[in-house]
Order: sequence, then C-alpha cells, then structure tokens
Amino acid sequence: MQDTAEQTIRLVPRANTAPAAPATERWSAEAIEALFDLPFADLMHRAQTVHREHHAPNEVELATLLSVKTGGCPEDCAYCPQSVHFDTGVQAGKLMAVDAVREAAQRAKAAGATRFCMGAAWRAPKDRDVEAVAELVRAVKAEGLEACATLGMLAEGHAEQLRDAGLDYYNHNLDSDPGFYGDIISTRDYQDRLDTLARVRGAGVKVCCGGIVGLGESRRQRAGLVAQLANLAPDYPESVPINHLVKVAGTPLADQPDLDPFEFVRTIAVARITMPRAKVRLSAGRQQMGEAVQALCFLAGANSIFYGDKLLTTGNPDVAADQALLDKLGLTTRKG
Ligand code: SAM
Ligand code: DTB
Ligand code: SF4
Repeated sequence: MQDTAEQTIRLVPRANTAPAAPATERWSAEAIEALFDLPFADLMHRAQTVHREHHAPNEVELATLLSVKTGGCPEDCAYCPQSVHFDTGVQAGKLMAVDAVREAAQRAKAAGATRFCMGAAWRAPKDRDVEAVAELVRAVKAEGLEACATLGMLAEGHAEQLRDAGLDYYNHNLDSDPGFYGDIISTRDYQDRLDTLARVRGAGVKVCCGGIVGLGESRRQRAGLVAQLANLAPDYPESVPINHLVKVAGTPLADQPDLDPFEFVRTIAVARITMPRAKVRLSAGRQQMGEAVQALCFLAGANSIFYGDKLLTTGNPDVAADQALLDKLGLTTRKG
C-alpha cells in the first residue's frame, strides 16, 4: 500500500553542524496524526516492519535509573512529585556521594543493566554541581556501563564537561506539544528545552529526549510532541523515552482521567515509525500497565525499559517480574 502519511525531505546540513547531518525523515504533525488514526492492526504492522528493518526484533535494552539528587525542585511541572510547589511527601536530599552511586551502578550491572541513568531534581545545575556529577559519570563508566544523566537545563560548557567525563547520553524531555506545554509548566518555556538539547548535540553527547503521555493532551497534541522529536535538527534523538503519566498524590495531575491504553501503544508505534533508528524506551508507568499492554508496546517497537524496583521516586516492576515477562515473551537483552 502506498504510504500517504510519510514524507521524506533531504535536509541541508547547517554551516555550524559538523559532521554533516544525515538525510532525515521529516514529519508534519498532520502526517503523524494520520498514523495515529490508522486501524490498530495496520499501525502495528507498520511499526513492526520498521522495527525489524532497523533493530534486532527480540532484543530489549535494560537501563537502570538512580535519583542522585531528589526533591526540592523549583520548577512546577504539574506531573512531578519532586517539585517544591506540591506536597507529595518526597523528602528533598543532597547530591549522593560517589561511593554510593558506584555501588548502585555495580548492583545494576550485576542485575543485567547495560545503561545507568542518573536523575537530579534541579532546574539547572550550578558549575560545582556539574563538576560533582562529572565525578559520578567517571565512576559509572569505570564499571563498564553506558552513562546517562538528566540534570535540567545546561549552561554553556556544561555538556562538554560531562562529555569529557565520559557521558554517553543526556536526557532532557520535551514532554508534550508546544501548544500544551504552558498548561503543564509555567517556570520555563519550550525554547529553554530546545536550547539545552542544542548544547548537548553541539558537544557531541547523544540525545535522550521524549515525553509524557496522559497529561490531558489531545491526540493531535500527542502527534505534535512526536513531530517535535522526529524533526529535531540535525537528527532525531538517539533515545526516545515515552513515559506514561504516573499519577502522584499531591500533584495537580493526581486525578487526571486514565488514558486509553491503546492510545499509549499507538504513541509508541508512531514514535517507532517516525524515528526508526532510535531506541524507543517504554519508560514510566509500566507498573500500572500490566503485562499485556507492555507486550503490545514491545510489538509496537519499544526496545528499551527502565529496569530496577524504582524509577526516580515512584515504583517500577521488580527485577524478578521483569525477567519473567521477558522470558514469557522470548525477549533477550544485550550483555554488557
Ligand atoms: N529535572 C530534570 C528535568 O526535568 O529534565 C530531570 C529529572 S525529571 C524527573 C525527568 C523526566 O521525568 C521528566 O522530563 C518527565 O518526563 C519524567 N517524569 C517526571 N514525573 C513523572 C511522572 N509523574 N510520570 C511520568 N513521567 C514523569
Ligand atoms: C524519563 O524520560 N523518564 C525517567 C527518566 N527519563 C529520568 C523518569 C521517570 C520519573 C517518574 C516519576 C518518578 O519516579 O519520580
Ligand atoms: Fe523539577 Fe524535572 Fe520534576 Fe520538573 S520534572 S519539577 S524540572 S525534577
């Protein structure tokens, strides 16, 4: 069948982009919405086809998360238990010491993770924070794990410092459609996020950038988020976490109506089709999802999960439950 939803445009690399950007598939929000609107089986077939062209079809990456600096964040992201604006019972802490992080990385590796992601509840780290996290990155790399960090907005030179410490990925999510962003966050704007992403790219650190589904956005706005990700210049992110909102008591979104699970699966499929080479990570919300929906997400092209009993402050399926699910589905993991 002829593809009406897809367009291919060859991008001209910008003068300040080195090395030259590869040809990138560009997608309009309308074309992406048309993918969302496909009959479910057609969408899944398209996603599977793309997935099998670009990835080992039964392989899933395991990434372990650690909150290295929890709570007390001055931003007001309406979904987030770590914002100082909401009373969620999360205890604010200081940046973890390097030995404790090294031990957590060793445990993650022993449990089978190949990637270790450190999250900090900062709006933007200070110079001394970046130096301290660079130390943590060196410790994680010394254990033979890929290192990822998510620290908020980066200033000039920060991404280079983290790169020099060995950071593989920087996570910084666009989270939702630009037109919906102001309903969710008032303490920063979309351009702030894009500026940090450009700094990360400019330093040659791989980009991990995705969003949250189930915030009350429309299907069109979900398509708008995916369009932002798929059209990111000079190329789409290497890693795309798709989070399902975890409703946390005390946050403004605690009573958000449930999203239809098929809509979440569709979002994964559309991310896979529009960003074929990316790792698409089935991120927050797995604990609430059940095995059948997770299996559909893998079928839709998800090939990475957060692995370990905890996300940052909320729960995640335990390691034994995940191993059982991977076994049942015949999914394998890359050995570190
Ligand atoms: N402060 C940094 C930032 O915002 O970039 C890093 C940590 S922040 C917790 C990382 C990401 O976690 C957010 O961008 C959001 O996508 C996700 N997240 C936070 N709370 C969530 C929730 N309740 N449900 C799903 N995802 C959530
Ligand atoms: C991402 O996209 N999801 C992760 C990771 N990047 C840092 C965080 C999920 C957080 C879920 C809420 C919590 O546990 O606090
Ligand atoms: Fe702070 Fe990040 Fe939570 Fe927003 S998502 S409140 S920036 S920790």
